[in-house]
Amino acid sequence: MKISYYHVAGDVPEGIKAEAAVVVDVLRATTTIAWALNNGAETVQTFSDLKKLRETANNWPKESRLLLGERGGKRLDGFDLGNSPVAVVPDVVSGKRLFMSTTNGTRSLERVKNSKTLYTMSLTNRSAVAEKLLERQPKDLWIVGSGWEGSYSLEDSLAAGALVQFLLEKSHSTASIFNDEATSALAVWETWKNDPEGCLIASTHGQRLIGLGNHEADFKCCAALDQLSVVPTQNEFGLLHAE
Ligand code: 3SL
Repeated sequence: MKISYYHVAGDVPEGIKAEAAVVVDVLRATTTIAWALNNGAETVQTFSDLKKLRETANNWPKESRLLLGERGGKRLDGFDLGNSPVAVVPDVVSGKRLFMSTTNGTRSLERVKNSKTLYTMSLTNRSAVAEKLLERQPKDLWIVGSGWEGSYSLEDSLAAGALVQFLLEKSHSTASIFNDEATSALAVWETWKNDPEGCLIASTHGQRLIGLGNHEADFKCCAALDQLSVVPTQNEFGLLHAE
C-alpha cells in the first residue's frame, strides 16, 4: 500500500484516482460523522451545495431526517444541528438520515467520491479505519485532509500522521510512504502524539472555534484517540454508512 497525503481537496491529482481514499476533518466534520453513525444514524449524506441538500432532504420524510451543518463554524439557518460531535447523541440521531454540509470537509469528500473504497476518519476511529485498510490492502491510499478554505490545517495532518504511523507499524512492511506530505504528517503526529488536544487548540481552526464560544467538549471529543470501532464507508454514491 503506497500512502500519499493531500492537505486539501485542491491538492488531489486530477484525472487519476486511488484505489482507496480516506477523508479527514478532525475539527469537526469527520469526528461528527463517526459519532453520528456510532450513535445509530441510518446514513450520512453529504453535500457541498446547500440548494441540492435542501431539495434532496425535502423529498425525505420529515420525521426521519435531520439537517446538519455549518458555515464558518456557525450552524446554518433552519438546520436542526450544527457540526458538533457531542450533539449527535442517540436520542437525537438514532434511525435518522443526516443531510450534512460543512465548510471544508464535505468538499474533500466530493473530490474523492469516485474512489473504489472511501472512508472518513478522525482521531476517534483511527485504528478502526487502519484495520479495515490492512484487511483490504489497496495498492494505493490517498489520505485527504480538509484544511480551511483551501489552505493547510495542522489538526488534519495530525490525524493523517496517526494513520500513517499505525499502518507502517502493523502492515509487516506492506505499507510505505509515497509523498513528502505523508512524511511531514507523521512528523506532526510524533510531535503531538502525547497531547493531541493541545494540538487542536493550537491550530488556527481551534483558535477560530474558541473565538466563537466555548468548545471545550468538542476539543476533548475530537482529540480522543481510537474510541470508536465505526468505519464510515461510502457504499452508495454520496452516502456514508457504518461498517
Ligand atoms: O470545515 C468543516 O468542514 C468543519 O468541520 C468546520 S467546523 O469545525 O464545523 O467549524
